[in-house]
Amino acid sequence: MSLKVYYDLMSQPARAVVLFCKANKIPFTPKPVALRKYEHQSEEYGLISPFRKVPVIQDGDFTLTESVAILQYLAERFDCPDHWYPKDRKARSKVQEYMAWQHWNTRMHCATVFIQEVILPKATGNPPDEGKLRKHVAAMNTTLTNMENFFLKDTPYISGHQISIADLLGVCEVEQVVASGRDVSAGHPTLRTWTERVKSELRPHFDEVHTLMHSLRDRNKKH
Ligand SMILES: N[C@@H](CCC(=O)N[C@@H](CS)C(=O)NCC(=O)O)C(=O)O
Repeated sequence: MSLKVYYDLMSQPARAVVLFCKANKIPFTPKPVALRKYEHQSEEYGLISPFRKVPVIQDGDFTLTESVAILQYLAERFDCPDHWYPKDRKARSKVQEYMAWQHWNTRMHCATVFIQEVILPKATGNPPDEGKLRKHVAAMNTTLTNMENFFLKDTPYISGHQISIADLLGVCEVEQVVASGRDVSAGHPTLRTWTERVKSELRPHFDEVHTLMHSLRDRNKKH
């Protein structure tokens, strides 16, 4: 198979890429890279990913990093149904609008809460710093409210009336937070309805790529 996907299912953007391939029946050779074992720091992986991050794809002799660029490339390369990354200029721009926004909003704030609640306690053996956590949860909630009031205000999906690569990126970031057992959609009814809609559209693949996150969630359920 000419397409190779380098990923770790603990990684939100890597899950979005794997999910996209599965949802679109794009054949690929899976190349798992275990971040917890520092496999991304190996000499060999450095030749594939100069920034030593996942996801990365290789399509023949073409290598591409960055989930947003990868999703855009795959949608066109495999001629996927138009709704994923529409050709219409305005519809495409709405997808791009969210993808530009998410780095410093959904991604940053959801990932920070995950790090505070899951990664740091595991690394240090200490419980989360409650003061810091409160601050980060408040910032995440502001972002989630902004998603509801802007991107999801008038449409069932982030960028319109059908699912797109923006929804994949968004839902994988939001789902990261559940690993601590936290109900991330609490107080966000529009977000809850959207996540359920996107998940049910992506089943069974959504659950397959989130098996690890969901086993952490079940172990940590406490809130
Ligand atoms: N902007 C990149 C972010 C990739 C990224 O941050 N990947 C993380 C996992 S979520 C990673 O590989 N981290 C390893 C490290 O930084 O050492 C994308 O969207 O693909």
